[in-house]
Amino acid sequence: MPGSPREGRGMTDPDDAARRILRGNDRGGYTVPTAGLYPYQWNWDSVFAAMGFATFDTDRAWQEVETLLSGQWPNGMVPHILFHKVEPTYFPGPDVWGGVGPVPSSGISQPPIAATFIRWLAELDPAGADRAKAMVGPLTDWHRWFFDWRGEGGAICVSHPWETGRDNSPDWDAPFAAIEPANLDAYYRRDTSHVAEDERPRRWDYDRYLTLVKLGHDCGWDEAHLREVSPFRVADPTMTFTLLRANRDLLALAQRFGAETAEIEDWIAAIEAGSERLWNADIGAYDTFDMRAGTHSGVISNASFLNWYAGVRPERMLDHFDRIAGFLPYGVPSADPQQPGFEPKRYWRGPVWAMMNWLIALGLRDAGHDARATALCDTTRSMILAGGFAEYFDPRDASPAGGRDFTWTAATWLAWAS
Ligand code: 9YW
Repeated sequence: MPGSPREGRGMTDPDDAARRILRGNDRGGYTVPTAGLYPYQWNWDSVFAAMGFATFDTDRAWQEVETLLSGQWPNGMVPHILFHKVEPTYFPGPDVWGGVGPVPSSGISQPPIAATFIRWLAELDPAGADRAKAMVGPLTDWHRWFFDWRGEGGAICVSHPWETGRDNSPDWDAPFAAIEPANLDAYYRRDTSHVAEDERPRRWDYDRYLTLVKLGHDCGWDEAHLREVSPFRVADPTMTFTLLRANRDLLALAQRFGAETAEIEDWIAAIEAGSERLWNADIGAYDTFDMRAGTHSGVISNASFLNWYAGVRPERMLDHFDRIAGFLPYGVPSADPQQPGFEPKRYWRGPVWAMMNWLIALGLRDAGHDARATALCDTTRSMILAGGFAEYFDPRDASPAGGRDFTWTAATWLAWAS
């Protein structure tokens, strides 16, 4: 449960504390995001965990990603959660999801950052070349799954907000308002027994999350069917931009190891063009586009700033970045503080996520915006030193929120922010 608002202050050896968090969350071959609240293997969390491990144990880093890919479905999808062994502290568990892969799992994916960081790991650890080479095929199959089932003219859609990793962003308010929860069994949330209620999604959101899970479960996660019938199909900057970057890095891996490249080159060209569908000229920003309603959300989120990470349009989003940086001491907030819907403590409706800052800063650096990249790294460092290794932080004062001893915050510290 939440500690004092300044629980990070006074950490005598933050590097050692971060390593101890990774070791403590290691369940043998995979790492949980945090004990209790998230007791399973999450997809993009594991990739960040691997990068943290890479700073002191490269073998364990490779193993983390290998365990993640061991859950890949026959259709290529790599699930967002792998339920290696049942833990009663989390809901919804494997029975509710009914995933159809080799390991009990959820039925949706998560932002595909793996190829990007596997490339990085392969450069850091030349002895791991064979392990990287073995991942090129599975990664290609996973990226093809996105392209085949989630592509809409090169923009990449999600079938559930959980797939973006930005669960209760204001981006989903409008598409969720169009969903009437139906035939839901009574359920008991576990998250609010670990974390204060005002830092978590509302019941209104959970009713709709579970409606969509039930829909997928009831059709055996048949993507062709879901594409036709699901009320929720939203093109998303997290997915579109991370997949575009991931394809660039997969291409480099494929070239290095002599694998086929033509298909990957086609995906890159298609997604570069498709990312334009996320440009909302009315607000001069990237946002989500609801395929069912034919409307942009109008929400500026931290995912809106991943265009640099994807290598598209380096001149865009700078004004919004500077405006928000001038408004709040700690950025980048998960929702624009000058838009309605901003809630500085409620999860993806305002708080800052250190790992998102890392992705944004990587992009800023690649785009040549060095001063901003350095400034973002500096504020992330002071935020963690002030608040500890929390799941997320209040952008007004860096006070910690959500889960504690959090894997991806510790990993982000070790691999980037320290
Ligand atoms: C949930 C594990 C996951 C992250 C997501 C985050 C949250 C889980 O935790 O989702 O039950 O809502 O939103 O990005 O991968 O850290």
